[in-house]
Amino acid sequence: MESENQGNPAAISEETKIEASSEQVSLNISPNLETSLPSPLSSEESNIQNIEETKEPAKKKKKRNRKKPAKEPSAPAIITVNRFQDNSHIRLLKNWSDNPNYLQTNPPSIPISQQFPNNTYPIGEISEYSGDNAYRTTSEEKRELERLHSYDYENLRKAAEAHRQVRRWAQSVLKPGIDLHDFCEELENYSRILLEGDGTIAGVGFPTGANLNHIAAHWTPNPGDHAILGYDDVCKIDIGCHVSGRIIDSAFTVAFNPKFDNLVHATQDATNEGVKHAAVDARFGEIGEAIQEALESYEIELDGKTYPIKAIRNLNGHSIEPYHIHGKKSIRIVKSNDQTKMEEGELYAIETFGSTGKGLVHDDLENSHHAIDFDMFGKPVPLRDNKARALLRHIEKKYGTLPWSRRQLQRDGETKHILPLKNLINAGIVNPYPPLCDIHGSYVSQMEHTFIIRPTCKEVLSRGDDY
Ligand SMILES: [Co+2]
Repeated sequence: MESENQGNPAAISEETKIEASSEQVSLNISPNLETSLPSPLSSEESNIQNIEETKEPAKKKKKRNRKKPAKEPSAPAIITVNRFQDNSHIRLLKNWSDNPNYLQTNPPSIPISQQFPNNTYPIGEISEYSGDNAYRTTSEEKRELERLHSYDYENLRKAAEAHRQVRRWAQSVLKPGIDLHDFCEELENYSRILLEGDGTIAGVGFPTGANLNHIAAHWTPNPGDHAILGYDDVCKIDIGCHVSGRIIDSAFTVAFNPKFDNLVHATQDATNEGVKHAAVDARFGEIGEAIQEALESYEIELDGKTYPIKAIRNLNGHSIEPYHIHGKKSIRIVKSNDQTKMEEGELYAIETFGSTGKGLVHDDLENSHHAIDFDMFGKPVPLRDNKARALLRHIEKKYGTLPWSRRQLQRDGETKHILPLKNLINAGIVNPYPPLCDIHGSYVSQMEHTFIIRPTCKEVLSRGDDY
């Protein structure tokens, strides 16, 4: 593990700083957390219950001049901060509600595992199945099935809690004038700190999307590209967090100018509509139809001209498999005859895109996102170039089949990667995922949530107070 994965005490502001050794916070998490939690997650109880503060007898003050660090047990500095956050500068993003038991600092420094020491993480938003699936809610057989999968569920919930805490920070700094390169670097560091890992272990699930205006997806600043977020931009922040390859994929739109409200609203509505229709045996074609109908019921006036908001017809939601962000199944966001059904146990990201342009994206701009081809991973590839071989070894070891960006290679010390990377792409072992853009001058919004089709219910893992 790298040094920056340790909590950064310097990040703790003066007013919240406490002596780690003088106060200890113990957590009693109800063993039956799942059944005791109401949904949706926005309730205060959805975090931690029953926090007791036990004061230890006062200890002698630390001597300032001793040379060796203290041998006494260094209890983690757990600092309770108010979770309330005013998000009103970002249009249509809701505020984070107060939660007296919230144990994170701002900026984030406390790993999720220290906030939830029993390996039991907050449950997402639960909705029960209805109709032919109503029996599932109480089925003993289906419950037993879930017990078998609880390891995966907890990994996903842990990644989802990191996602919420990291994006809460993100929303506090996303203001006109910020440097998107430095923002993405900082955000990805917090994912690593909160999930105590890097690469395939845990942390960053895929490069942080910071897709501006007509760019719908797959753009993150490359090394040296210090693009600045402006007041009149529409920026889609797409964040991936993972624990042992179980990935949470969730995105929101940042707009400061109220003239974009309808565009943002359209995809918020459409994604919620899509998530609502998701269930065991739900057909993709019908989910797409519901999404399109919600999304295209909006229009927007920009500088005196009215534009219909179009669903981008060649972008899709997708299933998520371990270490495989775009799994085998794709869900269109427009009406189709696709009879594919959602199945018990599957993990999905529903993401909807609304555009003032053509409603169609094409590859454009410089590549930032890449991944090893899922089916080629670990297979021998004839490579004549030594540097390409060395780069491939690094990528295989560090990222496996998770996506990564050129910025991440730079951070890894792979500063001369451009030509070797080209060779890996030409050899077919690495796939580039070019930025996906609508026409110049258009604006695109996005919202995305990750949910699991559990045997007894649907759980929207990435739901937060904000969206
Ligand atoms: Co996605």
